[in-house]
Amino acid sequence: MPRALITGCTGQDGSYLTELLLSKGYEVHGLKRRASLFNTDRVDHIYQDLHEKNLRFTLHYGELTDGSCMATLLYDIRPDEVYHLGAQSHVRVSFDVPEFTTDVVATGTLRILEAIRRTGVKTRFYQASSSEQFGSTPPPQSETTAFHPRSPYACAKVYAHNITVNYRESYGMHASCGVLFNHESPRRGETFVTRKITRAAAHVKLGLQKKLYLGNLDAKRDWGYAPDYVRAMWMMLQQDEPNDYVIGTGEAHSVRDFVEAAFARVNLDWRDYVEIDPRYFRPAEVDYLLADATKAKKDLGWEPMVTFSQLVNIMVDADLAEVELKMRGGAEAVRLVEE
Ligand code: NAP
Ligand code: F7E
Repeated sequence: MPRALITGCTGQDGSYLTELLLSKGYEVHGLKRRASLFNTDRVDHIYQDLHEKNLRFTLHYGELTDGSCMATLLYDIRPDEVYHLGAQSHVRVSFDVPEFTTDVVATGTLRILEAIRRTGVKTRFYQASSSEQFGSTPPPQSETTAFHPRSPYACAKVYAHNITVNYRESYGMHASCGVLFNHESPRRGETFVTRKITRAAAHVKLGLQKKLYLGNLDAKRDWGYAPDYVRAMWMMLQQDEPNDYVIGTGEAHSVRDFVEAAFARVNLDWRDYVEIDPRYFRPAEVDYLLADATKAKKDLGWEPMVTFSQLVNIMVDADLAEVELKMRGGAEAVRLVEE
């Protein structure tokens, strides 16, 4: 039974990757942070199935800012594969907390690589690199495109990417970087633009919200579906030789296109509800990201399965269902109190 360690296990990608690896018979170990409230919502359902389906899944407390903790976990778990997904992953927030972002994203990656080197644990390593690293370099972007990062987050990811390549070249590690373009899902954090829009469309439709405030509607992104992208991560670590791959759909849309499609899904005209709030503009913007994933298609046989309009519909429908469930729960609670 192969054994995997996932940092960022409680995040969007970590939760889908955990499900994928468990379905392939892996023993999965995940890192979770100590928080004052529960932060394991995205993986809690897996615990429900643990005994019934005989799954092997363990969460360990850990911090990417704590190097000794990473070394101890690696030594104790001795994983065959490490998927390093943990990060302060919000680009806008990285302008507010640049030092913390750099510590977690850049030095955090170095800490794990050093922990692998020093413990001598033989493992394959996946680095969650990002299309943000391309920043202002014109599209389409591929593995040979120059990086021009435009935020503290992107600068930290460039370091994490380069140090991963350096450890591969210096110490012969099986370490691969997946340069993933934006990927979304109903599990996407609520402050990323796609989820902010689909939640708002659901709330507006059900009469719970009047306006949606957004920033730059002209930015273009290559948006894909997260479960397709975690499949690519796994495929990379199954290759005999480590390598770096760009992962994306090859189709870009503006934020305006996304908001239009999301409101159309609930039969509303977005122009009646969206207002621009300058607070959501960034000190430096990334205007246009579009993946050229030819190498991944050729070497890994990877293809995305979900189209842009399917993605929008999946997310809007999930948010509608979630809000309706909460409303029903609220009404039921009121009924019980009144009875
Ligand atoms: P996410 O939902 O924001 O998840 C980030 C994960 O990292 C969460 O589990 C979070 O824990 C954990 N984390 C944050 N700070 C940590 C720390 N100091 N110590 C330990 N864990 C920490 O991100 P995602 O969308 O799944 O993305 C996964 C990875 O891919 C990230 O590295 C991201 O930068 C990168 N990436 C994402 C995209 C995308 O479009 N989604 C594209 C390219 C690259 P909590 O749950 O406790 O917050
Ligand atoms: O912004 C614009 C914003 O925050 C997308 C992360 O997963 O993908 C993500 O980074 C675009 C930007 O994602 C709002 O200015 C307009 O141009 O959803 P986002 P991101 O910055 O592309 C990359 C690949 C990662 O690696 C990151 O970890 O949308 N935008 N109005 C807005 N963005 C937000 N968040 N909120 C707005 O109101």
